[in-house]
Amino acid sequence: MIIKTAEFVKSAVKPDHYPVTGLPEIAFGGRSNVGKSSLINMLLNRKHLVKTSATPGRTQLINFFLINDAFSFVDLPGYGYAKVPESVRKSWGPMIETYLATRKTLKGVVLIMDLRRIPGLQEIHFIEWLHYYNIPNILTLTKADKLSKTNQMKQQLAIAKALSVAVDDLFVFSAKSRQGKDAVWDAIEQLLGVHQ
Ligand SMILES: Nc1nc2c(ncn2[C@@H]2O[C@H](COP(=O)(O)OP(=O)(O)OP(=O)(O)O)[C@@H](O)[C@H]2O)c(=O)[nH]1
Ligand SMILES: [Mg+2]
Repeated sequence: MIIKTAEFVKSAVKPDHYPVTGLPEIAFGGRSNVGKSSLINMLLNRKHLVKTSATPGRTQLINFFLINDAFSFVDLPGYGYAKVPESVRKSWGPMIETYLATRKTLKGVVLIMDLRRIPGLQEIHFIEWLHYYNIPNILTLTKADKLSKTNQMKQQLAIAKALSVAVDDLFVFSAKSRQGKDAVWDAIEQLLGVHQ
């Protein structure tokens, strides 16, 4: 994929505020601080398009980006960070579920997990939501650069087992080493129905 343009469009909380583009869309979700924004920046070859931070839980709105004037990427707020205010934590579920349930142009969700951590109920519930709404998923295990190749494989197997999916359904990725970039792009392009 050649990225000609990538621009921030707007932040939104509810459907009234979502941009009306009609273009196919891919959303990126996962636990707070897992590396969602870094993954998006790396896919787009932009260092700072999406804000990343050492402080977890910073992305609390649904952020829309327009790529090549052809499709959209959406950075979803992360879940599971204890320090965000209770009101924010409570609104997270409905905000994400409303987006998944109503966004007609949504072609798939890249669910990002930490390769070093066995996923828990939050990830399992997220995947169940996606199945319920018939939304294809791309299951990505990031921060691979923090593990040796042998341990990457071990964790990939353990996570596949925990999620009851095939090992080949998991994409091992790193925003730092760029490992897995082409494979994740291929999967995204398939869901978008574009080849550029
Ligand atoms: N080593 C390594 N660090 C990473 C990788 N991806 C992200 N990080 C680091 O992890 C931290 C969080 O990254 P973000 O991309 O901001 O994570 P996020 O999921 O968008 O976080 P929130 O928006 O706060 O929920 C930052 O310090 C990143 O530099 C990776 O592949 N490898
Ligand atoms: Mg973020």
